[in-house]
Amino acid sequence: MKRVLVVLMLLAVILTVPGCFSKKVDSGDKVKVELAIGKKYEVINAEKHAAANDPDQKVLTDGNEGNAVNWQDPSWLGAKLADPAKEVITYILDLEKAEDIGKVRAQFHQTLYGIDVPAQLKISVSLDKSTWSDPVVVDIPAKDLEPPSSDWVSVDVNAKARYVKVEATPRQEWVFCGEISVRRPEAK
Ligand SMILES: [Ca+2]
Repeated sequence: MKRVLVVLMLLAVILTVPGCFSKKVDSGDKVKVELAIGKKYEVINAEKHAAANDPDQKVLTDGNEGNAVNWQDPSWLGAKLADPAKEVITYILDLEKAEDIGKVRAQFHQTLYGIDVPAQLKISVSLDKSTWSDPVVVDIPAKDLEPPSSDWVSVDVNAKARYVKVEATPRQEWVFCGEISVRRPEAK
């Protein structure tokens, strides 16, 4: 009986002393690496595709990839140049406050029929949406046309900013973007 009591007392000590046997539980303070999820954006110089027109203005920052094998899936924001003279479709994301930014990544669709990963991306950032950094320019080699696919284009930015501008030069006509991701510098 005495032994049972001792065991019970020991158990009580183990259960009440925090961290005695178990590792510290992740308290949810894991570094948040994705800065753009759920954030608002605007799309400039874009004539949207009827089948992929992002009616709720959420597609680019909902945290989900576009459907790589279905261009008509509403997970895409499909657009072509509204004014061809301006040469780029522009996406501007608002992170709501100045953040340390590492990489900016964007996912695009590639098909055989006029929807292509852009030929070039230019990324610039701003604290006030008025003065912009010199853009980081990335020329993107042409992709295999088949099968339908998608590609992430990743650009190192490494700056502190509130606004992120992505300018996409269409390769032919349509640019279908599924997500724009903005990551903290410590993200891998
Ligand atoms: Ca998305």
